[in-house]
Amino acid sequence: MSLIPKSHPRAKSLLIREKLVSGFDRGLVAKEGLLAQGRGEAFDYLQGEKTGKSAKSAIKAAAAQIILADLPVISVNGNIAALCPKEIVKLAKKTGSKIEVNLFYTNEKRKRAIINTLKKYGAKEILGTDFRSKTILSGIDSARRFVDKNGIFSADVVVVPLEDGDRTMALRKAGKKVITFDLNPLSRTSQTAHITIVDNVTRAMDLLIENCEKLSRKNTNYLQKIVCDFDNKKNLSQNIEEIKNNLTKRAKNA
Ligand code: PTJ
Repeated sequence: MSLIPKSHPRAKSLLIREKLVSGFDRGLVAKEGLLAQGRGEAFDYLQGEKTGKSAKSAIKAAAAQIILADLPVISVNGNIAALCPKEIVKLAKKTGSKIEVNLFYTNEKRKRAIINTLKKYGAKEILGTDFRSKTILSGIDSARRFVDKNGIFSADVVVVPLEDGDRTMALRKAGKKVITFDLNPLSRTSQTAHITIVDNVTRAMDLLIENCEKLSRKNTNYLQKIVCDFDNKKNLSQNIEEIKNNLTKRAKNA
């Protein structure tokens, strides 16, 4: 049972933290994942703990890009499995995306726990465990280099929430379109991806699903125009302006 009073002014943010800690206790999250959450919280504070205009544009472009894909794959790590397993499974089902577990701090026991959680929410096929289809994505030194031949390795669009910069670069070099969620607009991942959703994954994932549902009724030309018109660098600059405005407002109210 949660100890956070609903009336607490930062209840939403503290509940996200609780979800992650519970994921850690259940063996889904790496110790380092707790630190990643702390970094995320600091940036979320700067974002005003809400989905800004720039994030909404990125979510729309991401939805269009996923619908246009031939083989979209969602990469799942420990933090994502703890924060939004249900939403990942829903997004995969709605868009025909594959799910692949890919860990930075690799650990078979944790992988198993993540897979069981995703299955609990209805995932049928989860890639990333079968050694027969395991291959290497070049340009990465960490365990993230091990990918599934039928998943990330063959994908044309890869969704990589809470990512490290090296893999984003390697995926780009392999010719894939990379979509990420990262609260830090200045991280290497944010700067390298094709589409960066600068928002808390717990808020943005539902919006992405909603956008996919709406846009799935549109034709290819319409979707291509959304993707072509989206400029990630410009959108990240807009996000930094939003941070400045949030901080100015807070300083005025202090
Ligand atoms: O489960 P594993 O072994 O694959 O490890 C996963 C972590 C998250 C530990 C690993 O990918 C990692 O170390 O990530 P980083 O390099 O700490 O990057 C995390 C980025 O995600 C940072 O820029 C954070 O600001 C951002 N972030 C943290 N929480 C959220 C977030 N972005 C969106 N939503 C969040 N809830």
